[in-house]
Amino acid sequence: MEKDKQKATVKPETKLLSPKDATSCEATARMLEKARRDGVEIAIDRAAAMKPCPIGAESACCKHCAMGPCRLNARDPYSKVGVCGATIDTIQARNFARMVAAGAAAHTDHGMAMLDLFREVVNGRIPDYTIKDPIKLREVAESIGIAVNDRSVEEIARDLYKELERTYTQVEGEIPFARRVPEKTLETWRRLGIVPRGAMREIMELMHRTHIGVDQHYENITKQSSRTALSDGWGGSMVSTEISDILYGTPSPVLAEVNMGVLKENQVNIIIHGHEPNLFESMLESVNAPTLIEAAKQAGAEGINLVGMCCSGSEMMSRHGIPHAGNFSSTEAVIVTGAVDAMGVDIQCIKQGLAKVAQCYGTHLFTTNPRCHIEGAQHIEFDEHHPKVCTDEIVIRAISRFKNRNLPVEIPRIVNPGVHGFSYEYINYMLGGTFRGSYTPLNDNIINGRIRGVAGVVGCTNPRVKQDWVHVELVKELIKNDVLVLQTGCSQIALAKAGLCTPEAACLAGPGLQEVCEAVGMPPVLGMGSCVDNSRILIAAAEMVRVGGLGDSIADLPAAGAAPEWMSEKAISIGHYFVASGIYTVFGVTFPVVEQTKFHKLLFGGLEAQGLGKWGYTPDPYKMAKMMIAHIDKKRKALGIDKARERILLDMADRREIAAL
Ligand code: NFS
Repeated sequence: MEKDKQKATVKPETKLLSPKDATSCEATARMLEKARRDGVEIAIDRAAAMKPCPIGAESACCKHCAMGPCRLNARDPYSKVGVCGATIDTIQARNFARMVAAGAAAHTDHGMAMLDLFREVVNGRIPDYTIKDPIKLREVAESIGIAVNDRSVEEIARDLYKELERTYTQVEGEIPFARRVPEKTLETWRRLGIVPRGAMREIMELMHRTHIGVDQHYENITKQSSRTALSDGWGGSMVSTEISDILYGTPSPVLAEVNMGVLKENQVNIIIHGHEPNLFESMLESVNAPTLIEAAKQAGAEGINLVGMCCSGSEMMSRHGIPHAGNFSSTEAVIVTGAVDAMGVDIQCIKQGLAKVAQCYGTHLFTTNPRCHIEGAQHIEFDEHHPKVCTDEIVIRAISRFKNRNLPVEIPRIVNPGVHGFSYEYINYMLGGTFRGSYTPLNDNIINGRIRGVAGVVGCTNPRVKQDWVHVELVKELIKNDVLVLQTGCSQIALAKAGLCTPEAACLAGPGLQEVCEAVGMPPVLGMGSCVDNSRILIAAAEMVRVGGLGDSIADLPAAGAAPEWMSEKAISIGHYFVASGIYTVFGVTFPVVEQTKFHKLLFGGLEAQGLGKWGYTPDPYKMAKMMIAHIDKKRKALGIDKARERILLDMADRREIAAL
């Protein structure tokens, strides 16, 4: 262990941030201090030791061929071109496109894995899973034109599988969920030639076009970036969400605890961290197996405690109320507690650094997916046909680690309860009731000005900025200004830790939003699940257009999006599918573009002029809130509902109307 510790040791010359400046998560701050005491390095300290490359940060370099890498001058971007003659705009558009391609590939591959599982279940080859939500199955099938009347679940499921496979493999035509897109938005996409055919084709073409010597017009490259990103949002991600709901149940509000205090000193603690729900669902069964519970007791534990992290954690929290230990910037810190007996990971957002930290604390780190191995971690492959082989083994190894715990355990006793699991369907029901489920009351409250607009605040945390702080400050500003906030992923966990996912947090909202939240009994911040569940936000936006009164296309809605602490290529793909769907989307931290170039102007304005949305950027949460609110107000004005907001006076009739929602 000494040797491993040395490998993970903080370099003495590194200028370290004070824990309070590195994170606003108290538990992570305490574990950062402990890690330093223990001589263990985590991402927050690695970030301090690693200065980002300034040329790369602005996307002013190209390494697509061996004539380079070519570095252009970000201060004088048109003074130079690459060896092949590529301009700053081509270089930036290609770099951006490859981020979109990688991010879209991640989500669509995840969605395809869900679809593979669905096929095996439908064909009766996997007895461990069933269709838990036949109502959702019928709704999804109906939404894309599959006949459902008088047909069995199996028949509908078989047809749905075949139809959804086109999301990936289709070579011409439009992806199935294009049918859910509001007509005017779809018309714009058709006019621009960006309706996705199939995700495989779009990603392949984007990779081809960004090769040296192919597409060398930044506008044309960006067109294919939009098409590819849309094949993620309305394709791979949406398939993933819908199949997960069909197989495991559509979320509805559930009380769940978040933060490191969900670990239990006297229990065997197992964390599942990653993105696909399959491993987690099977682990849930394993930890409830009487024989394994008995084995844990024999080892001196009071029980087995299953906890989530990152996106599959958010998904399981939303669906089943499983406790959640923290977001991306806390995944190493949680191991520093010494209380984690095993961590099982599958795919995406899994830091390689976990392996060393786990070694230092004797935590078993298991990779389980054929796509993701980590040097230094143990690999037990998860096969959906025999899921327990993997999950039972992880539990057994966790029990043995519990029995042999030989380091002190220090768990920050911080737990934040909140309500999560606001699926698109539940919002429908919550606002409209069982018999008249509808988004009409939401639209009405936007039109009458009680709710100023809707914001999707989503995405990662990034050790380049103070963890959670940008998310929390931004969301506080938004709700104070009567903007209803929809959330997913690591952002949702940041807000849950700040206590904003409770109905009581309505007191922090402006008077209009507060009134609506209190009448309905909902928090001002609605957690919808994992990052692929951003597709729920798209469906909600499409429904707001369909219900009427807020314009004809998604671009007309008084809505905005943000990923204030983003770090991954997936976030860029998500941001770009929101933009291409018509939504103003603001990113924090940094943005891979040289300002005032033609490419920058296209992303930050030109796309909007074409009828899509646009990008925005600022690392400052208060400025970000102002930018989003100004956009929402601009849309309200264009819809002619800005006056309604100015005279928002509630009389008794109004109050009764809200109470009846
Ligand atoms: Ni999404 Fe970022 Fe990762 Fe989830 Fe968290 S870091 S892009 S929020 S866990 S995918």
